[in-house]
Amino acid sequence: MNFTDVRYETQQGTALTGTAGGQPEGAVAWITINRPEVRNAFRARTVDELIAAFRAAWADPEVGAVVLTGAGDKAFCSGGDQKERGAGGYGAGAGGIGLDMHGLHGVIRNIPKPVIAMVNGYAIGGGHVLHVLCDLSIAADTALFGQTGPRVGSVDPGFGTAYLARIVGEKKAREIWYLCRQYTATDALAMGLVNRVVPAGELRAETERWCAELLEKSPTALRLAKFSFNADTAHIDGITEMGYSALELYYQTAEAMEGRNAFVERRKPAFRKAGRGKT
Ligand code: S0N
Repeated sequence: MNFTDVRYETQQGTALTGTAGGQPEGAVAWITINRPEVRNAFRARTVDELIAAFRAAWADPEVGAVVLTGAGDKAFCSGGDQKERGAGGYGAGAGGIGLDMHGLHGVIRNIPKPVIAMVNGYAIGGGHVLHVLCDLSIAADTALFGQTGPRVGSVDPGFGTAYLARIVGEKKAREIWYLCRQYTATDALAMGLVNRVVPAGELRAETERWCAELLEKSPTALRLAKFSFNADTAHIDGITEMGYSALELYYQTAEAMEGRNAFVERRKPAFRKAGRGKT
């Protein structure tokens, strides 16, 4: 696949920071969402490219760990591209909501290698969900975290809600989704949402050190551990298609479009007024 929205690179283990004491075998795949002009928001093509990049890392026997990050220093990912979103979803005629989110979430969970989210800025909305689904998250001290769905007329009715609750607990997950606040990296560390916070200038080196440690471990043991962790939440997969079918219908409502329009027009949404008598 010809990548335009995503960068895919591999780095040999021996070239990683933190390898002085050992010689990590294999390589790391770096997958970078490359749309900094929209805070690395994803459109249909971005999601398809991300899936292709994860599949390339999956198929490469040299790759022992994968890092997902965003281009620039402002954002990891800000979720679905609101300017591409119309009534019915993100891609006219694409079917479903127009984004293969279920496919992307599935490949992050099912690739038999650890995936690290290197959170270099905003992890917001569907972008926040991506870091939540990665095996590990390492954040810059400048990173900000949060969901925005109920503010922009959207929601992730699959792993984005249910799996978040597994990580931070039901009360905190509901607060994050219902109130749409932003949380600092320090807040995220305190609630177990990330594994480590470092100064922004040290983010890449720290992530490389974690990758070097992973490459020194037994790949099969890591694979079995990952699938064993996944088994406990595999049932969420079953309800996700149902949830996304409901989301497709919701996106067709005036209430949902009001959220999207308010974001693009930089104003507060008036959901009740927009939705009254129209859904
Ligand atoms: C990320 C934020 C907080 C950054 O704020 P900041 O730094 O003040 O920058 P802005 O001036 O706001 O943005 C700079 C330029 O980038 C554009 N832009 C930013 N985010 C998006 C976006 N998501 N889509 C399109 N454009 C975006 C701005 O418009 C601006 O452009 P210019 O300079 O031309 O005006 C802030 O930008 C922000 O809050 N962004 C919106 C985040 C958001 O609401 N994302 C969608 C979230 N959706 C959900 O949560 C739904 C649930 C979900 O996970 C999901 C599930 C299934 C399928 C899709 C989704 C999904 O993500 O929608």
